[in-house]
Amino acid sequence: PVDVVTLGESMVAFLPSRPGRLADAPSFERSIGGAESNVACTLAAAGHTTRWVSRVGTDGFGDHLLEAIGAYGVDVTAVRRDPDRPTGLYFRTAGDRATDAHEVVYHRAGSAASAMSVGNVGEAVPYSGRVLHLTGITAALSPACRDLVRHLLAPRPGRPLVSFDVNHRPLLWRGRDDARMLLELARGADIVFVGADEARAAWGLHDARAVRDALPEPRTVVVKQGADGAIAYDRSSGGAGTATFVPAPRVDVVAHVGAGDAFAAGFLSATLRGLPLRDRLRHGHLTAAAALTVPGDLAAPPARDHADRLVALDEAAWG
Ligand code: KDG
Repeated sequence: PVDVVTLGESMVAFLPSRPGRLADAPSFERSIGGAESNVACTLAAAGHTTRWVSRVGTDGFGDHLLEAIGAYGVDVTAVRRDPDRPTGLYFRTAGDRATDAHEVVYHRAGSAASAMSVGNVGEAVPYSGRVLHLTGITAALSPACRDLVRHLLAPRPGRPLVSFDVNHRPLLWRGRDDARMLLELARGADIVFVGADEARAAWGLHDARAVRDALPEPRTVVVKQGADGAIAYDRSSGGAGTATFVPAPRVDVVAHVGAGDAFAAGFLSATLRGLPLRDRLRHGHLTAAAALTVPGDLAAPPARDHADRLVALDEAAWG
């Protein structure tokens, strides 16, 4: 099997060529976005075998996504083309460096990926890796996508380790019961990533222990606390879970976009290598730091031996 399979919608992304409001942008630079393919690309750049499962249109934007994601070394042969539906697009501003306030406009309603379903995706390909990585974004795309994510999270023989990033996107849920659905899905995963801000906004949970208690089933629950760090609860030896907190290194933020995906990629890479929880969190932080210091979604992760040396520094260096 490949190391990690991810499933989700990717979009061609357009960022204003100069800072400012979308309303004032005279031109845009094209790049690619999509939380799940970001994780696959970062893991591939870190030396893992990865496969991305999705649907795109037969338009040139679909060609571009397949070429760009494939160029990272991600296996895209399981991506299907839909002649009747377009590839998703989105426009976003880089956002404020301190607060991450930014504008997003999606053109993805009725996209090829939103037509993913249990019938046209099934479970054989999603289950073809050691880890399957899913996010709450996919569940927000359509009822068929939501049912697919639910189906893949249900316990059944052959299910690999499933990782789930809550990735709360209120713009996509628009009045539907995001809180209940995201909680149900997260409870079905083995590893859950959630931002403390998302847990507050979606679930009204104000501290990491409350998140841990609301997700009693997953073996590992990671609560990301922004620039402060991240806390992980591990239940491999039973009980409520042992807590491990690792502070985040201080970096000069260029853009927040993609940092959560990079964190998941670093954490999963270290998980596949069997590293202890503290080092899995440190690898998550280092990979996120690389993404935080570039304008787009994707940054080259630190080389493995370099990251291993940074992870091995003592507590004093890690704050
Ligand atoms: O995590 C980054 C993603 O938010 C971005 O690439 C776009 O997938 C995306 C989404 O749905 O917001």
